[in-house]
Amino acid sequence: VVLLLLLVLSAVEIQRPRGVPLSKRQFYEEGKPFTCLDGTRTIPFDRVNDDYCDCHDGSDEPGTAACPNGSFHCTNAGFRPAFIPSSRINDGICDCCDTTDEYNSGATCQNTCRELGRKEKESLQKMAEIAKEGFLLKQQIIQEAKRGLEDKKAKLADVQTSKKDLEDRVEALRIVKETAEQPEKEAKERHLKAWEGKLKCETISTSMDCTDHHLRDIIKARNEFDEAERALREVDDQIRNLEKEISFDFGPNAEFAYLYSQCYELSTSEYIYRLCPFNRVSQKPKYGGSETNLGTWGKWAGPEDNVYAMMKYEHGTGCWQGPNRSTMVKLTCGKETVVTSTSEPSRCEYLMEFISPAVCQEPPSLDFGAHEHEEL
Ligand SMILES: [Ca+2]
Ligand SMILES: [Ca+2]
Repeated sequence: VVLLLLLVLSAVEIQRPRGVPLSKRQFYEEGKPFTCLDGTRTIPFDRVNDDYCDCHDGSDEPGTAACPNGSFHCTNAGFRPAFIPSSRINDGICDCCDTTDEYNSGATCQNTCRELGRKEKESLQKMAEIAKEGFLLKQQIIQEAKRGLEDKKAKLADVQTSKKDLEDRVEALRIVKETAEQPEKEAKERHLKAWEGKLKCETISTSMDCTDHHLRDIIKARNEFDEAERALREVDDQIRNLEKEISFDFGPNAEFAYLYSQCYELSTSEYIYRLCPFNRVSQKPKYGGSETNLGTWGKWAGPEDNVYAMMKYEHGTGCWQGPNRSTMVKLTCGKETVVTSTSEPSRCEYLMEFISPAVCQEPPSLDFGAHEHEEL
């Protein structure tokens, strides 16, 4: 009997005036004077929800529309609790999915909380599945990035070795060239005319000047030297590019490395937007007209605790009487790598939404039933 009594008491305790959330029920004690939540006034309890506004903060009328600044709490069992402005109480429009805001208006509301809850659960589950698959893909991407990095390092070592060989070759050819040029310098006057016609020599072998074998040697030596030097410059470029790529910040596990030297496009009715990660963003009119640079790679620009959630591209084409164009790229988790939208939230500052598995986090759990919060 005592146990039963306790159960009844606790059931009674949960009772609260209409429109009061569970978290505030201790301020509304049945039969005891009520103090407005802002502390300005104390009134008898029967003036709570008497459809007359007594408290400046509206706290005495949580369940009626009497206070202009009041708010009404819907429990919405099966879905999510919500607050609505108290002006929406009994206004004939169903605002709370549990219908509790229309208790005295004659409006016929259907309780849609369970249905909404089910839909929300489904979409959360779908998102969690995407996150899970995305996260698996990310693991592959990380493995590939590791292999790619090792390949690049090996390539760099190779190129550095071949650079040494090339340098030796350039030096050797320089000596050949300079040796060949030496008599030419001495006899410069004599050969001046022939020298000016050197290009012709390569094609017109019958030309008198071109019968000069020595001149041919000089040209050959110079060409070979120039070619070797060009090859050396190319190797230098290759080394610079490899070093740049190897030292790039592609995220904690190099998960963004796969985006390097790729481009992704989004076609709208007017433009084709192009994102080349770590390089640049551009916009090109679909029906003619030149491309506009919306920014070149700047930096990772997400919030401090999630810096890899956002990329910043800056110093794009200048706006007329305005700043240079810039673009923020917001990354969200998904199975594919795709640009989903672009907008211009403020003038010349673009926002691009970009989906990539590289930002997927390990999903905590697919079991939503256990976490479902239902207030009864
Ligand atoms: Ca009142
Ligand atoms: Ca309503």
